[in-house]
Amino acid sequence: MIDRLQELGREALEEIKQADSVKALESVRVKYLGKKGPITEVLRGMGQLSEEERPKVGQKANDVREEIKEKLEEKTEQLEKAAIDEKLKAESIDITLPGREVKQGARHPLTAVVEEIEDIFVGLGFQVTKGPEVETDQYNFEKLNLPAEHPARDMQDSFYVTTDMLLRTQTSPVQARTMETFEGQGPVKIVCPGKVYRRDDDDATHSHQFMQIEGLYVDKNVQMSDLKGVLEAFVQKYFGADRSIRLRPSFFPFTEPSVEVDVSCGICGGKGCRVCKYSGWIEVLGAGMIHPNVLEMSGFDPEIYTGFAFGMGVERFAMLKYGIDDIRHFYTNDIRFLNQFKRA
Ligand code: 2NL
Repeated sequence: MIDRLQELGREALEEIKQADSVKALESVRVKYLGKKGPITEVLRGMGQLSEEERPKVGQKANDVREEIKEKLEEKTEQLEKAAIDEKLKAESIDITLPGREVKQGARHPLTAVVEEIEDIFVGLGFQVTKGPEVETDQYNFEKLNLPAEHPARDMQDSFYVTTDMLLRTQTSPVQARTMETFEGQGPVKIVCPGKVYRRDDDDATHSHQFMQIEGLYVDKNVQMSDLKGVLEAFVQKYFGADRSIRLRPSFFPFTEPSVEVDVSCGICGGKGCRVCKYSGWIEVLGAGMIHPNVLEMSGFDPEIYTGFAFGMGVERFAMLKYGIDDIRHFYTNDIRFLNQFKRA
């Protein structure tokens, strides 16, 4: 029996050597190690052996089986590796083929300008905050010192969702909401960019939807001179260090006193030209000292705190910097227009 097992082992190893595929190896495995295989058969006949022979034959059968298994595994691995090598050789890639062109888009010019302006104010110590575009009458008007029936509401008619919900006409409600979260403790130093909506007839300089950036600084001892310093630094960073600003008295319900901010004309250097309508100045911002009513409604004691606020239209800033003559270009998605801002 020992000899028979020895013989079977030799035969199996020879067949493994000859096998040239994983499939062929599998049939060798079934043939020798399967339930109906010759080794199983030998083991079945062990009952007739003597006590002395039985362990020896058992041991031999196990050894032969183990050896066959080991060789099968070895050969399988070998064949699989060879198959992969073969495949890799066959699938070589032609790296000289031209690649597919990657069409890269670009930020929309308004996004680029918003981000540039945000960066400038962040550099001046401001934080950027955002809020909802659908607002309540309360936050859009009341908290900004614009009670119902106030004549200044006429200039900010909007799109109403219900009688007391509307598309915001300014980003000021975001500032009112943010101020409230400070619970009367300054400083608050924020800029709020975002879309705003007004009832308007669209033309080259008007759009019923536009981008605004407003900002404010509330603290003890904030003065008009702080407002002028911050806006001058901002304008010079955005338009160039050779520009200057001037303030003219104006009116907003949420600031007192209020000012219009002009920047010196970059085309004629202040001498007067068509761009500045021969005045040497271009109006770019509205601003002022925050009205005590507004501070109070947002939780700040106007006897302790003061603040300045300002607002600007982003389209106007983009149009002046890039020489764009019609606000509607920003919203009509003409690819010839947009492609010009790939590096902006
Ligand atoms: C403009 C003028 C302005 C403000 C916006 C403001 C906000 C709060 C309190 C006080 Cl919470 N003021 N914002 C102040 C002055 C002018 O915008 O021409 N915008 C396009």
